[in-house]
Amino acid sequence: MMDDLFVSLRPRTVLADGAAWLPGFALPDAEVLHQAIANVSAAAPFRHFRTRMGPMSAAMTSCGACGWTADPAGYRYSRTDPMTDQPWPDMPDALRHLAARAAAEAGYEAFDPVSCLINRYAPGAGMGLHQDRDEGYPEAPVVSVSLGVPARFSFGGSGRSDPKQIIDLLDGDVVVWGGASRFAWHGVSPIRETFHPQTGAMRYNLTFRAINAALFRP
Ligand code: MD3
Ligand code: FE
Repeated sequence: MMDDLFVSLRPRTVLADGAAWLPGFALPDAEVLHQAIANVSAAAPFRHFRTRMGPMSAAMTSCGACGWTADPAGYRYSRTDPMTDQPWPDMPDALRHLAARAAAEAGYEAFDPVSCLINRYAPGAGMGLHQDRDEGYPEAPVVSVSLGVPARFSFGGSGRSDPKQIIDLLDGDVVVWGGASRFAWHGVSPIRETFHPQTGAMRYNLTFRAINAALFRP
C-alpha cells in the first residue's frame, strides 16, 4: 500500500533520448528476484573482480549463457565462471520475462537478454564513471533493476565530461537504457549506510543484456 503510494508519486520518466525510468516496476517480483539472487550466488558466488584500477568495491556474479568477468588484462563476457570453471547458472525465466516486459514498456519490443550481471553493494561501495560497450549489440537496450537500499546514480551523454543528471534509484526501480542512451557514461556514488527490510544494508543491481555470441569466449 505504502509502496503503491510512493510509486504513484514517482511517475515514469523519459530521462534522456532512449532512456526510460520505471519507478517500482519490479516490486511485484521482489520475492522472485531475491530468491534468484540467492540461488545464483550459491552456485556462482559474489566476488570482487580485480582490474587494472584495483579491486572493484561492488561484488559481482552473473547468470545466463555468459557472464561478465574482469581481470588486470581487461573485461570480457565468458561462457564459464572463472572461479568454478562451470557454466554460469541459468537465467530464471521469470527474470528474463521481467526484463522483456520492462523493455517493451519503454518501446523496445522482443528484448531477449542472454546475460544478467548482478552487482552487490555494501555501504561505501560504488562504481566509477564508465560506459558499457563490451556487448557488441548496440541496437539492444540494457535493462537495470535496483533492489534494497537506495543509490545515487549519475549519467551523462556519450562524452565522458558531458553534463550529468543525478537520480536516486530505489528498491524495485527499473531503468531501460537504449537508443541514443545506450552508450551514456554513468556511475554509482558510494552507498550510504541505511537499512532495507529485505536486504539489510545491501543494494543489488541486476542488468539484463543482449550480447553478440561472437564475443563470448570460453
Ligand atoms: C546506462 N551498474 O553493471 S545500473 C553496470 O547500479 C552498471 O550497479 C550500475 O553500471 C549499478 O554496468 C548502474 C544502470 C545502468 C546500467 C547499464 C547502462 C545504466 C546504463 C548501460 C548504458 C547506459
Ligand atoms: Fe554500467
